[in-house]
Amino acid sequence: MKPTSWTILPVAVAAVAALTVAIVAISNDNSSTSTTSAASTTQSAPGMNMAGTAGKATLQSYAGQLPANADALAKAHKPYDATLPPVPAGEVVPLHIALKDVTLQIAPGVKFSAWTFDGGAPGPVIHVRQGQTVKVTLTNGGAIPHSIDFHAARIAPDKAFTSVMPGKSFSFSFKANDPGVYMYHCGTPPVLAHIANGMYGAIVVDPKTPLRHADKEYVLVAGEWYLDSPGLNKPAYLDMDKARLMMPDWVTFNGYANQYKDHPLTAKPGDLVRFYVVDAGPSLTTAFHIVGTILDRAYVNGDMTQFQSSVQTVDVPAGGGGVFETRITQPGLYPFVSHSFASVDMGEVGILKVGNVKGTMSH
Ligand SMILES: [Cu+2]
Repeated sequence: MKPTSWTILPVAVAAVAALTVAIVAISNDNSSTSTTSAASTTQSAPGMNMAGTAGKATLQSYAGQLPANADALAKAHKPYDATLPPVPAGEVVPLHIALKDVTLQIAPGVKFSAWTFDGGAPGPVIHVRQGQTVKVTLTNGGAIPHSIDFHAARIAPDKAFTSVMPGKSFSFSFKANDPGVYMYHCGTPPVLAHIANGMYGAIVVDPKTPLRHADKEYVLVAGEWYLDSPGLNKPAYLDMDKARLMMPDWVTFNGYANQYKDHPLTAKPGDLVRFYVVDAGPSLTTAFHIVGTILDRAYVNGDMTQFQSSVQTVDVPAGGGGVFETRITQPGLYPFVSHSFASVDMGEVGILKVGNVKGTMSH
């Protein structure tokens, strides 16, 4: 297969846009029942379409719908910084996280009305060392209650992961005793809606005995987006019916479709490159794979005590994380994907550019 197979995405995207697929909703009774009950508890929540398209015979896909100037917008987009930040000094790491309702771009020209940690989806990458205490302070600047659930914590969730009312703050601490790469997310019901609205991120807990030296360390957080409109003329809101049916319009690494295709991650030939991959879901799996190489080491589900060697594709489940190392000697453009290719088609692909090579794989 030619390496340019992934390059036709923008073209394919335009084709899909023209095609506008309608998919028959596969549930009627169950879906309308749960819609009613969920909607009754969150009816007034801004930023989501709890009713979705319930009552209609079909659900509309907006996959690939982009404005005419999408290429220029993609180039002008400032990508989410995938570089793993350093570990802060000290026994206690204070984290102040503001909960904010913002309009984000999730693909070139595609606007989405999101709920966020600190104004982005994903929220900030948190990096600590095993044994440090994480002191979290949430301040809710949003319109509805939110919370934060750290998969890296062993703590009673009814005490720590409780909802914070708008305008209020709340603090709790946990000791990061278990090394790994973990998801964090809002745990306020319906959790599906809070994650699908953008409330998720990654926390990396280094083992006390560090992993071997890596020349480059990147963090990728996968997530799906379920839209109630194309989001081109006005921001889209979450469509709960599509979220329930796991029918995303866009699937992204670090919150924006294809961003590392236009702005590749980089390495030098021979560098050891380490990826920390979290799948935030809310529901799909990321089948992590790098085209043109083998994963020398795969710390599956963030277990830092052992690794698999020389593997091709590793599942990162929704709510899970994995650490993957590769060393590429031959200069070139190496796409990293979820090898579940529907997700690539909806934006879950980037490029690792090894060496000073020219061109892109985008056309
Ligand atoms: Cu929330």
